[in-house]
Amino acid sequence: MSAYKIIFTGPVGAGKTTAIESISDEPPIRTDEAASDMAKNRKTATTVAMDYGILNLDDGERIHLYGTPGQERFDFMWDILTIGGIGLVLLLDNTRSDPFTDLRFFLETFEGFIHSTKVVIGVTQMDLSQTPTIADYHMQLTGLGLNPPIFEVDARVKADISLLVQSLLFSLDPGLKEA
Ligand SMILES: Nc1nc2c(ncn2[C@@H]2O[C@H](COP(=O)(O)OP(=O)(O)OP(=O)(O)O)[C@@H](O)[C@H]2O)c(=O)[nH]1
Ligand SMILES: [Mg+2]
Repeated sequence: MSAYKIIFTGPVGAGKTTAIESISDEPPIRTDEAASDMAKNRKTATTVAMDYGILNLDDGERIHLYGTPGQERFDFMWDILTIGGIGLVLLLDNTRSDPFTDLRFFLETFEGFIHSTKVVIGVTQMDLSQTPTIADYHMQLTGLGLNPPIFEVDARVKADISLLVQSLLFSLDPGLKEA
């Protein structure tokens, strides 16, 4: 593998744009626009096309980081952004009304991509809402016949997002060097 591309997806407000900003080694490109209906997500802007950042690994490899819009009205971007990708980071927001529905929705929507690559899951905003727990998510995933890595993360914390990306790279290729 020489050109890595990974995709961040998940519902509105899960922290995709924030996560790419936290981890990118170069100023990320964002396509956030003001959105009047975003107040419930504690933010005033939403991604309308994509986020883009770059992560440099120790061995000189570069990982291209792409973030999808969360809103379904921009879902035409989802397929476009996964082309050539090697793995998916699914971020979920634990404060949303039904994070398990979000979980199933995104796993189903990206099923084809996940089937040919790998997925890791990060649950954000667990500082604001402690339930469901990571153990609860494990049970849901087991019920779906899946066992991807899943972590509590804060999208604002670089070390948390690094852990997610490392875990994705490791599950793709256990021989990969650390970032
Ligand atoms: N308290 C708390 N806030 C978080 C955490 N993770 C992310 N945030 C905040 O949640 C918001 C996430 O916003 P975005 O990064 O724009 O979310 P997004 O997934 O890109 O959303 P869309 O582009 O609208 O789909 C930001 O205000 C972050 O600072 C967390 O773990 N705890
Ligand atoms: Mg965004």
